[in-house]
Amino acid sequence: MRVVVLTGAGISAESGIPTFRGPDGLWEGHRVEDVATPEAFVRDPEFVHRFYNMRRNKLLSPEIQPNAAHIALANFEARPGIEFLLITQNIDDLHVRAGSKNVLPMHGELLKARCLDTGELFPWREDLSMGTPHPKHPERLGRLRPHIVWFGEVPLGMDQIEDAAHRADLFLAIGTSAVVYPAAGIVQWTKPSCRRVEINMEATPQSNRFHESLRGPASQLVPKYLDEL
Ligand code: BJW
Repeated sequence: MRVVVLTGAGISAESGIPTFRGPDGLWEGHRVEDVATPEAFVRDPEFVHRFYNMRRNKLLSPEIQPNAAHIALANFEARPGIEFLLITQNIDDLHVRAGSKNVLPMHGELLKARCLDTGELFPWREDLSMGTPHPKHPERLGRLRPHIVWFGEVPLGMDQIEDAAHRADLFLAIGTSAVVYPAAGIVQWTKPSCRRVEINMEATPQSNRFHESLRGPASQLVPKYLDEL
């Protein structure tokens, strides 16, 4: 069986990471759409660095851990006879920490920095600023940005995502509001015989494309659904 899973911020909410469009979704009064853009970074790079520094520090604090939904997906992937791809919109590393292997972080990774000049990636756990020296060329300052896909930039791995979606027998969307494209449209690339299941707290603009919509917290519904499969 070929299984493709798409996760969003809702799966990490119960691990203590706020969603984007929920009540805690604003950062210093700004919507993510105003901070997570290349234009915002050009206009005020220190402001954008502060946003990601705050989130990186939180992600690395001991209280942030994978929850039962992350763990259930990792255990499911290890079952025999399953071809599995976990596409995540999340920039946290909770799926990997839970033990998932075939993870595609389509909106980037908070624990990596990218060179603005060459695109080279570096594992990154510290704060970034316009004074941060380049790891290989310490005389160059402020040439690193967070390895994040901002609005207007093309998400990572789109060819692999499209191919996997076309071939999937089961497509599961978990904890995403389905308003950000192209992620929200992946369900439309699945074949007619593919079983499509949405697990979310609330209905989304894509809910009518799924055979089943299960409403409730991911930490309860994901283990239950996968156990019964
Ligand atoms: C729970 C739960 C629990 C809570 N259990 N559930 C007009 C129309 C259509 C498209 C566009 C348009 N204008 C511009 C666009 C394109 C744009 C876009 O889609 N904009 C829309 C906002 C309108 N997209 C882009 O720009 C993308 N690039 C692009 O399109 O390039 C062109 C191209 C593509 C492909 C091929 C060729 C060309 C890039 C998008 C980048 C998104 N980046 C962000 C921020 C960066 C990462 C970061 O800083 O963290 O990624 S935006 C933000 O939203 C983040 C998320 O990954 C993304 C999705 O959010 P998500 O995960 O769905 O979270 P929420 O908060 O929205 O929802 C959580 C859900 O969970 C809720 O429903 C809750 O109910 C639920 N929930 N607790 C279960 N316990």
